[in-house]
Amino acid sequence: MAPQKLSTWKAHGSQQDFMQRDNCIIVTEDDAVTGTANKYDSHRFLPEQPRGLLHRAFSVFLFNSEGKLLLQQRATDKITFPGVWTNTCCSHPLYGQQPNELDPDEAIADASVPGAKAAAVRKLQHELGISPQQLPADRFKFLTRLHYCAADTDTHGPDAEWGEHEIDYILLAQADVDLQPNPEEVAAVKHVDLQELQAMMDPASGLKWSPWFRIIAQHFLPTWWAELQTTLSTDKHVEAGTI
Ligand code: DMA
Ligand code: MN
Repeated sequence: MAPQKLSTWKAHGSQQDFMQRDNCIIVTEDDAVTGTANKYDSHRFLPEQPRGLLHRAFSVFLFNSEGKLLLQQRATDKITFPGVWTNTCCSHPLYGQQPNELDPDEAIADASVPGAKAAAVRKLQHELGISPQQLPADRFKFLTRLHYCAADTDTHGPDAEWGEHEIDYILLAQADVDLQPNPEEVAAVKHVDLQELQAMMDPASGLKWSPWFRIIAQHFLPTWWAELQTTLSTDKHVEAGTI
């Protein structure tokens, strides 16, 4: 069984390199850093580690000046959750990056999280071609952290050996930017208002959604979005201390 899965995995080109090279930050349920593991090891759901390795992640929600949210459909070449619709950009703060992406406790307590923001700038450029000049790190508003776990059963079946188990740093920003989506990462992009999003998420649309986006869209997003200017410019919706 294992060799067959591995050969499937090897078909994914650059995504395979990221699995080996990206060093995720492994944490406890309280988000205390315990070490590092590459993306491959941290996202494997196996009998000996059925929920993978809990690691830090971030999720960006980028709105344009009209207040529309930028969605992306993940490329079919992604190893985890290919082809699903989701928020603007997701990935992981990594060890060994310049600038540093490892946020110390104080930077979480004061909600500044420069590490998570630097990771967001890096991946917005990589996935969507957004230049750091158009969207620098200080334009992001950190709101809260979300702990969730989901096996990728949609893609890999009931015995999925891949999944996500993360403490996800939620970052919002508003900017009009030029997009140049990277086809190895992104299949499609779309700006939507809340009504358009609800229509797209209706099961009748036949579209598939990432599990983390479904959680956020159901429980948090409408509140943040309804008063976007307040959310971005005040601490009303900031919950830096809770996960
Ligand atoms: C992982 O995203 C992060 C979350 C919040 C699911 P990803 O699989 O898109 O990461 P990457 O682009 O680094 O593969
Ligand atoms: Mn992850």
